[in-house]
Amino acid sequence: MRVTPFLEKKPSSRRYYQEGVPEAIDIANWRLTIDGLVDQKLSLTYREIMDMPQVHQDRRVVCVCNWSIRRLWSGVLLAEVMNLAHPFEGRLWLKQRSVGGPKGNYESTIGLDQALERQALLCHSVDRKPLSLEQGFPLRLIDFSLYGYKSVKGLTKLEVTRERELGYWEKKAGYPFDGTIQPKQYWIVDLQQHRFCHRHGEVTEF
Ligand SMILES: Nc1nc2c(c(=O)[nH]1)N[C@H]1C(S)=C(S)[C@@H](COP(=O)(O)O)O[C@H]1N2
Ligand SMILES: [Mo]
Repeated sequence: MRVTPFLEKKPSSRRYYQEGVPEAIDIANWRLTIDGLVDQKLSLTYREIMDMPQVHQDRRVVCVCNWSIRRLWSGVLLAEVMNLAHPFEGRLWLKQRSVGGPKGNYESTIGLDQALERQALLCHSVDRKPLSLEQGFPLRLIDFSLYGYKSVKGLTKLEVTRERELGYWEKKAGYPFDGTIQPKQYWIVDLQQHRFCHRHGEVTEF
């Protein structure tokens, strides 16, 4: 079984659940809804997602607060789901919404075409175990070129839109809507070292 090095040093996922961690999610009643500007609206069960083609990808997540961790993420490519939903033509955005916790809701909107090009992943597992509630059970969408605040934990809805709507941290702290990972120095949790990331977007060099 793979274990991420120095996982115990990772900042708490609880801290990164602004609306509060849901007490429980009843997976039998949970759905991933895909609606908005699509030919085919979808309402997928957890089972249906688990029955789609699965991928396992060792990729790095970066938080705007200057830390990063590389882990083994498992799930379904966003492209699989979008191929079923058939989004309309033209420039589209994807608004992600969380199940909601005691303090409300968390939302974030990302570019649909970019996310598809970058092999964004609807993740249900990390290091081959289902996500914990704190980490985003049952599902989270990750575009690995974007900062963590653009990846909604406890995902339940994807809305295809033409609105470039500001998300939780963009409204609250003025973080950029775009959210592309910027070249600078980060604390690399799994290496226990500072490293300079030289490019914009996904960090692939270590
Ligand atoms: N629903 C929800 N998703 C969220 C957040 C949040 O507050 N609520 N925080 C984001 C931020 S800022 C980061 S860095 C990552 C952290 O994910 P982790 O639990 O894997 O560390 O979750 C993101 N997704
Ligand atoms: Mo973050």
